[in-house]
Order: sequence, then C-alpha cells, then structure tokens
Amino acid sequence: MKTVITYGTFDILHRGHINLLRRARALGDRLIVGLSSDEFNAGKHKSSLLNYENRKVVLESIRYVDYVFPEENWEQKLTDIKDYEASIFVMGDDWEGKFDFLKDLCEVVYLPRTAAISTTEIKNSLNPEFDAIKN
Ligand code: C2G
Repeated sequence: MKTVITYGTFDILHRGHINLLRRARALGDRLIVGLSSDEFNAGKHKSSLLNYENRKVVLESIRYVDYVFPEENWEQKLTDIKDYEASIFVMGDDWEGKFDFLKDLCEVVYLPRTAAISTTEIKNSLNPEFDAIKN
C-alpha cells in the first residue's frame, strides 16, 4: 500500500486543487491530506472563507482523497509521514525546495501548479470594490 501525503488550505476548491489531488493520488494507492486548521491558516497569514469543518467535508467528498486530518503546525510533517507510513510527499511547485528536508523520510515530489487560477483571484473577483481599487 503506497501512501501519498499532501497538505494545504483547499479553500473554495477549484481545478488547480483538483489537478494537484488527482496527480498526487495517481502516484500511489491512497492519498491522505493534511488540511490546514483555521488557526494554522492565521499563522500562514491566510484567511480562508470556509472554515475547517466546511473545507474538510468538501475535501473528503473528492474521489482522489482517501483521508483528511488537521494540519496544525509546520513541524508535524515529520511525524505524520512516519505515523501514516507515507512514501511520497507531494506539493505544488510554488513550494519547490521548501520541503526537501523531508527527503530523508520519503520521496518529495513538486508538481507544476495549474496556471491562472487561485483562491485569491476568486475571492478578489467576488469583491467588486477590488476592481475599482485595482484599475
Ligand atoms: N495548487 C496548484 N495550483 C493552483 C493552486 C494551488 O497546484 N492554481 C496547489 C498548491 O501548490 C498546493 C495545493 O494546491 O500544493 C493546495 O494549495 P493551497 O490550498 O493554497 O495550500 P497552501 O496555502 O499552499 O498550503 O504545509 C503546506 C501548506 O499547508 C500548503
């Protein structure tokens, strides 16, 4: 059983997230996801529109995702990989190199990000005032 592990906020799910999850799942037999808690997001200076419970229900409904657990800090990856016996760690390549320290524990794979879509852009497009400021 080859376990693939990844982490993220996964707020307002879009095809960039789905592309990542689909490709990650294809690398093994199951995909588990460390979903950033609301508190951890605050630490990442990211405010998600949907809270953890909402984001968890949505993520668990995706066919590529087998299990979702909370990501509460940066350090837990070291123990998560051991506890879940993950053999591949996957992130989008906006994180290229940032998690190479995990290479002692498992394979580290950075996948190309899906261009031209992000939760930030979606959130900004929902906020008409933003365009006024931007232009
Ligand atoms: N992603 C992508 N293409 C996009 C947007 C996101 O491939 N257009 C990928 C990111 O690279 C990441 C995953 O989707 O691997 C989740 O993205 P976010 O929810 O933005 O996660 P992030 O805030 O990067 O948190 O410990 C790691 C952090 O929790 C990652």
